[in-house]
Amino acid sequence: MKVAYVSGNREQLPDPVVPIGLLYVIANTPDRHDKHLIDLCFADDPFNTLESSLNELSPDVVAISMRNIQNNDYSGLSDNIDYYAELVRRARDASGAPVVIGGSGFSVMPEELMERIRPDYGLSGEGEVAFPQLLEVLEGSRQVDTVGALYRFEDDKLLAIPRPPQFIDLNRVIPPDRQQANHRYFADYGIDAIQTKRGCPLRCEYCTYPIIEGRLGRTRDPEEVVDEMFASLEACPDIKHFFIVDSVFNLPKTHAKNVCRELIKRNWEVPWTCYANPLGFDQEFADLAKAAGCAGMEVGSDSGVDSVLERLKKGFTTEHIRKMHDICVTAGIPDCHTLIIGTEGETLDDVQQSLDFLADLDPFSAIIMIWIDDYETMDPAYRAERVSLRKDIEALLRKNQDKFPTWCVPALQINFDEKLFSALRRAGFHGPLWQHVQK
Ligand code: B12
Ligand code: SF4
Repeated sequence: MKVAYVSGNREQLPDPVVPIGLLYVIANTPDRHDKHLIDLCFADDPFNTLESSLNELSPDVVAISMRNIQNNDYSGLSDNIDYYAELVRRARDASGAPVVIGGSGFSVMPEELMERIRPDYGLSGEGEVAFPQLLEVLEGSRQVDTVGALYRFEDDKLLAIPRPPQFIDLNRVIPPDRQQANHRYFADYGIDAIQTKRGCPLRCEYCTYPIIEGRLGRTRDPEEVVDEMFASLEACPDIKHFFIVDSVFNLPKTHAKNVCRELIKRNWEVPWTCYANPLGFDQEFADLAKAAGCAGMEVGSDSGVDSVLERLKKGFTTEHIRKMHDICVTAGIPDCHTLIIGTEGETLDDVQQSLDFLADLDPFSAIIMIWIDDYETMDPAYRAERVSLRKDIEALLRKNQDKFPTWCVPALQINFDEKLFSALRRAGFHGPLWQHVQK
């Protein structure tokens, strides 16, 4: 079949990100299919680009990747749902082909998004096995009810295959081919994404990651991870930084240490950043990471109030956060703590305590996100209630602003806006920009 794979993501903050998920799906679709990528990230008019590319291609299937539902914090809540609904409508009109949607954004709330976006099929979770199976269904060689986590309409009624997504063995997956990606991701922004494992065993109250990639940590062979990094660098010498996209890199710790050891053994020199968690974070890991080129750790600390951490089921306390910070300082690794303030049940007093905690911790950097629930995109009354709380939080942040001149507060555009970011990029800074704001 001729398949048009469409990366719909156009978010430019904090940087455009290479569509590694869709590249995985493409690499793992058997080569007997005729595969074409249409990336709308840098298109002046995404709808025109989509229509003209589909007119030229005449595909049998259009597969759209939806990465983000909303941008969490940047300037309030702007969601992408109408944009994706329009992409689906135009793709169907231009090609006459069935339209499939998948991706992390879609997986977070597939039923609601099926109703709003109206593709022919939706696939929640990993696409490497399920998408080729759906192609077999469309070819007539497989029964539709054998594909896990598939959503579709029959007589306008939404049908969902109840089986959970099949989480796959990562060592049997073909790595993504970056050569197919728009070279601007590397030439203009210099960042590549690498995945060393999927799944997070922790149970933070609000977290959607396990829906996308499961709870069971599935690790890749460290040697293959590092092979992929070298291959990517060889194919795209403009890459200046890698972001390890694992939800939490340092868990399980043995795996993370082994990836670092492999990088050290092979004299890896390009800096990288990862997400890390205070649980299980030890000096040995930090020292290995530093020796392997780690340029920074992003820590989902979330709150500086123990009762809030407990309610969020983070599994760690402010003491763990302090210990992790000390370890990073000893290892010489810049740490950036993200606070997610304004979660359900949190008071303005809690928010103030969190800011005071962070000021006292004095990490290398911090990002303050005000909590936005994905379901606000579905329920205007809920959204209105939350918007009002966010306004109070913003006022409190403004009042405290002098205490944190180098922290990033996206909602208030503090150290987080396109102009600052493009100035830093022009000056030759690569990697997550919190690492450079002080400069
Ligand atoms: C790493 C990461 C980042 C890094 C990215 C670094 C980089 N250079 O790539 C940074 C910090 C920059 C970042 C930023 C943002 N992120 Co982010 N990020 C992630 C994270 C942890 C992993 C993403 C990833 O690369 N996964 C690895 C790939 C292989 O998996 P995948 O993309 O999901 O693809 C698989 C499936 O989804 C599916 N699939 C994908 N496409 C398709 C298409 C079809 C047709 C099919 C069938 C299947 C399919 O198959 C793929 C292979 O299995 C996810 C959470 C998570 N655990 O998924 C959040 C996540 C994707 N981010 C999210 C968001 C919102 C953002 C931001 C908008 C805001 C923010 N503050 O986080 C920005 C936007 C950036 C941008 N330009 O788009 C949300 C998106 C959903 C939502 N709620 O809107 C997620 C899910 C986290 C969450 N909050 O729930 N992010
Ligand atoms: S540690 Fe991160 S990925 Fe794991 S459950 Fe908590 S928020 Fe989600």
